[in-house]
Amino acid sequence: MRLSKIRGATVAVAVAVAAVTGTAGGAQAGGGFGHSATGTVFHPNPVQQLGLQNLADDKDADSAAFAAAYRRVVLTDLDGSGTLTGAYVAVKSKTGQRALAVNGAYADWHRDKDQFEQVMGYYWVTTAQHYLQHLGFGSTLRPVNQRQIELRIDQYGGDNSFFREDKANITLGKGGVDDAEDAEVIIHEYGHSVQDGQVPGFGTTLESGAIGEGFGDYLSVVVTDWATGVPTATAEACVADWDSASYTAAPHCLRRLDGNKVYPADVRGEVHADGEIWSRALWDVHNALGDVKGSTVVIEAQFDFAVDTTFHDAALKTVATAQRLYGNAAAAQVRAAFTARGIL
Ligand SMILES: [Ca+2]
Ligand SMILES: [Ca+2]
Ligand SMILES: [Ca+2]
Ligand SMILES: [Zn+2]
Repeated sequence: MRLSKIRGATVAVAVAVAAVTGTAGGAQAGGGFGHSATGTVFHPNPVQQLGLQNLADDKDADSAAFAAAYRRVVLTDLDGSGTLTGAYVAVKSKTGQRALAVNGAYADWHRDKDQFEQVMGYYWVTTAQHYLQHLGFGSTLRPVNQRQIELRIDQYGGDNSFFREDKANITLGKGGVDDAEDAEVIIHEYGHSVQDGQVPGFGTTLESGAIGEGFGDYLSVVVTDWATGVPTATAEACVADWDSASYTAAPHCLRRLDGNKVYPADVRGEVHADGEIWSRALWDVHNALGDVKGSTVVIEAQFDFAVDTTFHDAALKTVATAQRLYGNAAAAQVRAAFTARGIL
């Protein structure tokens, strides 16, 4: 079972692809990433879509129980090669066959096919980047992580996924429920990429690492809410409803955004557990300011974080960002969210 997601290279994973250079920001203006193709995904995961807590992995079998969760979508920003290579992500599978589009369509692969996870990875990373852009990052605000990251679907034995901050690289494992069958796991990992894109090497200490985990959880929920709509059929604050079905009791949540942990009493010295202190504060900011302003403050503030920031300093930067963007009332609401957690 998974207790947590790890970060960094503690396992041997082949990294043979050359480093991605430059940013993909200008790609759509003639760099060749203007192609689209249809594909089949979960939107964002079958437990959340169907409100069913009794779905089981059943060794990756497809069944009628999942039928209503498959969604045909348009994958954008592709390079037109037919592979899942685009402006913001290039998918590399270490298992099974590589997904290839034919006449602008990826086949209607379901969860028992390796290509399904590849399409999921492409679609949800690209959707997360679109969420950032819809907030204004890359237009009215600085670009955030507008680079092509590499996403690997790996036969990694443990139930784990991780972000390699040195390689703009995400690996999604296949333990229990395949990690890439849950958009919230994909986007959590992309959250680490986002922070690394904003502050290279971010997260060198316990508290900065916990901020990374809490932000990844936050991003996974706000992006999937934006893409799929609310209300959700399971608790909105629940992260990774489907991936966690193989290692938690119902209702299945890897972690939640709406817990009551406070600083410092609930610090456990483990980044994922302590990240729930941070993510609750972000969730309160989001609910006080609304999705667009809340996420804009949360993400814009991160440009000012030190790689080894403390909760306290990062909270002050976030309050200052709210002040700068939206004025006194917004700043007071953000301060209240961190005060409620004992951080300020
Ligand atoms: Ca699968
Ligand atoms: Ca898993
Ligand atoms: Ca969820
Ligand atoms: Zn993480």
